[in-house]
Amino acid sequence: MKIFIFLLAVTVVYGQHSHSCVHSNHDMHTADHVIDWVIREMDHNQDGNVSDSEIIAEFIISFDTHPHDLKIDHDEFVHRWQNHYRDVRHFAEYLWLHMDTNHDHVLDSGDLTAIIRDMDGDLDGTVTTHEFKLWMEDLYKNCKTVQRP
Ligand SMILES: [Ca+2]
Ligand SMILES: [Ca+2]
Ligand SMILES: [Ca+2]
Repeated sequence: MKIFIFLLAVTVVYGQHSHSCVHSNHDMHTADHVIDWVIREMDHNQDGNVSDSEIIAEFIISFDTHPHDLKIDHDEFVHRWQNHYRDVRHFAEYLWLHMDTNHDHVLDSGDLTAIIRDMDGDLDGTVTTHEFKLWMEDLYKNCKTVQRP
């Protein structure tokens, strides 16, 4: 019940301005908690780097429910992000807008190539968990506007 009232308050305060980028979580996890959680699952072999195949495994294969076509649509993404990481729907939708970098309504390897390039801050061709974390924090905390082509 408390959660419901809290969410209602967030909706009332922010809903009218559609601040969908304001982080909120069904289980009251903080942004830092969720980010660390994503990174823990992403760096599967725990070597401190996030490889291309690890990103594909986490952001495509684990979301790819129906149909299995290695393309993630809006509903597949939002459904799993909400159910797994427990962020509320409007925030999962905000993340989706930034994941579908070319705005063709599917998340696939083309989007991930752009995302990986964006994450690799020092341009050395490797994404460290630290670089990944900075990218996530930027999304979770800085209310990024979607870049339209
Ligand atoms: Ca790794
Ligand atoms: Ca896309
Ligand atoms: Ca790098």
